[in-house]
Amino acid sequence: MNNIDMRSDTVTWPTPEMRHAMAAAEVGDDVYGEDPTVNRLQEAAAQRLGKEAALFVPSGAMGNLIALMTHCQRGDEAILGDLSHPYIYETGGMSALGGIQPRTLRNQPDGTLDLEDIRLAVREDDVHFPISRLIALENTHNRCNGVPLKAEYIAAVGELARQHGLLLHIDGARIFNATAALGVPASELVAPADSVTFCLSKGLCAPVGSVLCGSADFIRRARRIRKQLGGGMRQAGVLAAAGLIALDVMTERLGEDHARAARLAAGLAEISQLIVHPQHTNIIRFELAPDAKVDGQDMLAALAAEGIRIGYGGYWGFRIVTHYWIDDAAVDKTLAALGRIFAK
Ligand code: TLP
Repeated sequence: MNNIDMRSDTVTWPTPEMRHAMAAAEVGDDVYGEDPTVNRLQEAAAQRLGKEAALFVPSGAMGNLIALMTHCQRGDEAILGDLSHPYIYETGGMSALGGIQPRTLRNQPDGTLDLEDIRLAVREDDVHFPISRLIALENTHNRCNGVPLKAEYIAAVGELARQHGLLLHIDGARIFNATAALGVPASELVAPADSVTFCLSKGLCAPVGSVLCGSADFIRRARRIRKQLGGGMRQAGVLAAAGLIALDVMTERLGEDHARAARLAAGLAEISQLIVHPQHTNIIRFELAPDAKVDGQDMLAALAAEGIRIGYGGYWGFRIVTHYWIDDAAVDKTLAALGRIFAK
């Protein structure tokens, strides 16, 4: 990459190995189910996540929307966190396009929803109420500082869902970061879920695409919703070829990004004018302390002048995300630049 771009792991470019595989990919028309590379990716993803089947989709947001629309009828209610990606960052798609009502519960700092809160949110069978249909979790949890959700917690939510006849969806955009942080296979983390999405195009460096996994029947129905949303792709094998490398190769190296994020977080914590939130995986969130002598916009401009870009989320503060294209030198350069900016 030309500069140090840590606004997100979505900014990652494909690796040279991916570009070669993309150029050589065997392709077909995937709407007919005839793209051999897409089919290979779907089979590999399903196997890796321990589900019967999978569907290649253009984006994480579309994967979540397809999952919600496949599980829920219009007017149904989905229980999810008030800091969850589908609620905050997906343009209200679940209500605008799916007619699904979000029932938001407060996300705890560890990214979870309180089990008792979920229990209380499940609707009784009453003609006045929408039908509670689904619970959605997010792992790792983006807004909650990239925290990974543990297998025991997900199992408890799965059990609760079953007791109340609800379905469980996991937005696992960064599920392999959770795997790297917890040392637990992705298949175990998502075992209680009826569906899971994961992104190939974030820390795994593929240029485009996410995968939705679930039972064979669920994926058969999801394929129709994907088409309805305009997400049926044709010779998508050129993208799936990169996705296969993302899944096979790139999932194994995410610990490196976490180590660099830990080093960055430790360096930031030494700057007294910053408040740094706990770091767990590849996401670091921080704010300016009330007595900071540097304005946030000035800090961003000073970093940009040195070729360094970080994320800014208004009153939600700043975000740094490490990824494949951020090496040790980039970490050193960023810490040195921030040191200079706040020494003034
Ligand atoms: N997150 C993006 C932005 O949309 C905020 C980012 O830069 O982190 N689930 C989770 C947990 C995500 O973090 C994202 C992307 C998505 C879903 C959506 O994925 P895409 O961008 O492929 O639609």
